[in-house]
Amino acid sequence: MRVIILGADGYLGWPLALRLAKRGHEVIGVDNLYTRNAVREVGSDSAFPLPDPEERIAAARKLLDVNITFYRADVKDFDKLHEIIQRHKPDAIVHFAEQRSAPYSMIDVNHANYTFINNITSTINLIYSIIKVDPTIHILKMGTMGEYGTPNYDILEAPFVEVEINGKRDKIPFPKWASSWYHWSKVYDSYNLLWANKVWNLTITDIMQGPVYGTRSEEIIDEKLRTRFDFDEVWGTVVNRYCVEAVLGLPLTPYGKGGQTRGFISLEDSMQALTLLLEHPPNQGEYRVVNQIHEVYSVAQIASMVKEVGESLGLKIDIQHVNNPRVEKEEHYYNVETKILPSLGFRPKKRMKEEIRNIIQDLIPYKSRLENFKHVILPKTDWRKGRS
Ligand code: USQ
Repeated sequence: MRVIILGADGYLGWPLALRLAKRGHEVIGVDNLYTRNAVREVGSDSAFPLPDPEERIAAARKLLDVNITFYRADVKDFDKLHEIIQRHKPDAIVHFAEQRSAPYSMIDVNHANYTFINNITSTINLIYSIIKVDPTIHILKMGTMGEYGTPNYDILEAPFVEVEINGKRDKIPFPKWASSWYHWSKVYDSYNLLWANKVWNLTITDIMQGPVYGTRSEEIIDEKLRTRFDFDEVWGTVVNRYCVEAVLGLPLTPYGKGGQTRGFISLEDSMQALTLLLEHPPNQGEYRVVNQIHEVYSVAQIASMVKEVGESLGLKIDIQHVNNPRVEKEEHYYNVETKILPSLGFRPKKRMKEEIRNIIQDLIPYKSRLENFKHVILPKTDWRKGRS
């Protein structure tokens, strides 16, 4: 297959480029390097220093014997995106080129607007480009489990659900209730894609993925091939953050009561899942929604796990619940249907506990680098403050 990855410089984009290239697919990466700059904007950086894209593509060529084409380009620029798609005429396009942090979207009005403009525009540009070049191109779009929120009913893998109102029945898009501007931007993306599927018969996989954790995927065989790893209060996600807190001797920080429950997946298993979805596209003209999670835990359970694993590695670890900066349920029902990936052969290889050990071991050599960022760990971005 020939695959374009939009957002190829990111936490998932880079290892996916390596995975697909290693499997013999032709890979074309596109990224405007926004995340690198936006992480520095909040005073932080990746735990592992990142070579420039061109340097790590050269390292991939040397160490893995793969060729990746790369463009520094902004997907908000329709003409540029269109030119790349027209030039390469891919079989599939992976869309990761979105602002992916919930706290970043909640900083103030500018960050809220940036999130909406970037995320919605990029998807609309992609839709229009595909219509012009070839409407049979498969779009693999990264959505999020957070589009659904934490409802008191099961989260199905279904674009539609049947409802009865005043005795009359009809199908409506599966209900969504997000909990940040970022997560809402993904909801609107999903509805936009559903509509594009109806109007132009586009072939779409919309992935509802839970928080991803980990430092390793099969192709990351050398420091030069590492993917970025964020841990600050804006860009870090919970498991990765706890591991950095553990290495730095800081208390682990479940927000509020800590009963917030999510479906998690390791970096390696996310790569396996994404590859399967690309290699087994939906039928032409189908909109397929996939729940991409493996294990379900509360953030308090994860803190206990990190404490146990970290202490077995000789670290001293405390858990200190902090005031929840977010507006979210801290105790709730959570049950997610996951049928599609197993039906395609998905067999998760990693359990969170063993990956926590790997993450901590990978981070320990970078402890002195991490010490420089201690001040960006505790949550400062408060949902309720809403600065303008
Ligand atoms: N949390 C803590 N302590 C921390 C950090 C987070 O208790 O130190 C809690 C949050 O309050 C939240 C949960 O952990 O209840 C998850 O937060 P997160 O920061 O790990 O992840 P989230 O903001 O939801 O976003 C991340 C990615 C996003 C992706 C999403 C999947 O940044 O791109 O879409 O995970 S999901 O969570 O399923 O929506």
